[in-house]
Amino acid sequence: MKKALITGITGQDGSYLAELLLSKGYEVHGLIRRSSSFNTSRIDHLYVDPHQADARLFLHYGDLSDGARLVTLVSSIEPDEVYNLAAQSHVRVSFDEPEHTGNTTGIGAIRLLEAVRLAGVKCRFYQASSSEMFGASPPPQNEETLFYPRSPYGAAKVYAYWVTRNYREAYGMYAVNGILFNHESPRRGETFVTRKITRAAARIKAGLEQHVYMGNLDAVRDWGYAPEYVEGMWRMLQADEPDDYVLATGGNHSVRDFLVAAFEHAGLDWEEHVRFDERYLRPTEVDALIGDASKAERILGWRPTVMAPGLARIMVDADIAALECEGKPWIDRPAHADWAA
Ligand code: NDP
Ligand code: GDR
Repeated sequence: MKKALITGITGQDGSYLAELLLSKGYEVHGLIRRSSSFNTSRIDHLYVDPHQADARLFLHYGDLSDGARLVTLVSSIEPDEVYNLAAQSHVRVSFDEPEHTGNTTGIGAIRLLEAVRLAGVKCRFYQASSSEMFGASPPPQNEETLFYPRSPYGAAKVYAYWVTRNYREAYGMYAVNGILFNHESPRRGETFVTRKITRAAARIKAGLEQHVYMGNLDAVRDWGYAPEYVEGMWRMLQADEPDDYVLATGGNHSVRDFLVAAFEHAGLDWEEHVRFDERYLRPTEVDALIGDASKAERILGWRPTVMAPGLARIMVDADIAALECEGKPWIDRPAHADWAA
């Protein structure tokens, strides 16, 4: 049985990746942060009491800022595959917490790479790199595009990208960068723009709120569907040779386009409900990210099927259903209403 270690398992991507790997028969180990309240809601449906013989998901306390802990964990788990998904992942927040973002999102990656090296474990390593590294470089962006980050987050991801390549070249490690464009789902964090929009549409439709406050509606993003992207991560680690790949849909939609699609699907006129608040602007914005994933299609056979308008509908439906089910036990919820959607 293959063993995988996932950092960031409690996040959007970590939860879908854990599902995928469990479905493929892996034993999955996840790094979770100690928190004063439960922070595992995205993976609760996967959890089996570790005392049971069929348990294949194991959670371990740890933090990307704690290198010694990473060494002991990698040594004791001896994973075949390591997926480094943990990060302070919010671009706007990285301007408020630049040092913390650098420490987690950037240096965290080298701590984990170094842990793998020191533990002497022969495993394959995936680094969650980001289209934010391209920043001000004009679209379409692919693996050859110049990095020009526009935030402390983007700069930290560039550092993590290069140390991943460096460990591949210096130590012959099977280490790859997945350069992923925005990908979303009903499990997306509530403060990222797509989920903020679909959640607001559901709440306004239900009469719980009247308005939602937004920042720059002109930014263009290439939004895909997270479950399809974690499949791409896994494929990168199954290739014969380690290499770096862009995953994207090639779609070209503004935040305004996403708003229109989501509110229309909820039967609402967005202009009646959306207000501007400058607090959601960034000191430097990334105007347009549109990815070219032809290398991943050619070499990995990876091809996304869900595009932004369809994604908006999936997310609005899930947020409406989740509101209707609020307070009901997990088991009574329809599949499209909960994290398992
Ligand atoms: P989320 O923000 O949903 O999840 C981030 C995860 O990292 C959470 O599990 C979080 O734990 C964990 N984490 C944060 N800080 C630390 C730390 N110091 N030590 C250990 N764990 C920590 O991100 P996504 O799932 O959306 O993204 C996964 C990765 O992919 C991230 O690295 C992100 O930057 C990158 N990425 C994401 C894209 C996207 O569109 N989603 C696109 C390109 C790259 P907790 O739950 O306790 O907060
Ligand atoms: P992004 O995602 O910065 O692309 O990073 P986000 O959804 O936060 O912003 C996308 C665009 O929407 C604009 N915007 C707003 N954004 C937020 N969050 N809230 C608002 O109210 C709002 N109004 C307008 C933003 O200015 C921006 O242009 C995501 C994260 O998942 C990163 O971790 C990942 O690396 C990149 O995608 C690829």
